Amino acid sequence: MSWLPENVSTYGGEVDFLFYLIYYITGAVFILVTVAMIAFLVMYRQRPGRRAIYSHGNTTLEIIWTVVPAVIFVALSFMSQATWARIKSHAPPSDFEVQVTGKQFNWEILYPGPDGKFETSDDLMAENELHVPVGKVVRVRLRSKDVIHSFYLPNFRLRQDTVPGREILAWFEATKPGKYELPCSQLCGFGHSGMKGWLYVHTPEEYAKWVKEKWSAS
Ligand SMILES: [Cu+2]
Repeated sequence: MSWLPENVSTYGGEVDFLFYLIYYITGAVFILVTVAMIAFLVMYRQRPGRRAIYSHGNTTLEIIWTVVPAVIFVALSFMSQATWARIKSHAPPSDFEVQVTGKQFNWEILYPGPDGKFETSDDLMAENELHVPVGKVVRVRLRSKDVIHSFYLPNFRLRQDTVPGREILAWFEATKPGKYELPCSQLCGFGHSGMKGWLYVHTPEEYAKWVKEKWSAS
């Protein structure tokens, strides 16, 4: 039953836990309702000589099937709120920041360079290629040049729209080196389906090597 892509982010486990919890609850309710509906269709079908009865309902039953779902919904919303706040509202501090700008139809990725500052001469722009080290908090400043795009890292359980005129901060921390998809997940025009970048998660040594190559070449 695990059909989500591999999780390689520090907070992905929390998102997956909530996803599967809600998935199993709704799945169980779906089966329960469907089985009851089919059973009632058969049990109470029209038969010759059988008269309909007039029922006023059952107060105890009605209280139970109102209170139980209400308690489940309230519990789920508190649990989701805690995870949401941790991921969306409180980006942990980090000295690793990149700027990602969505535009029709690619991702412009801006690295601040060795001085760690944007808009200086050692900045480096790459198209559709985001390189980061493993085990480090990566802060991503999201922008858009034209329409709404969406920065999506399925393996990290991270999705955040990029909105023209705004800068939105997202973050993630990779737990495993590798190459991961970075598609745009907001229909943004005729080239939307081709708007795809890659996230390269390196070991610290590999990352240092990549930085050296990139900045000595430019
Ligand atoms: Cu897009």
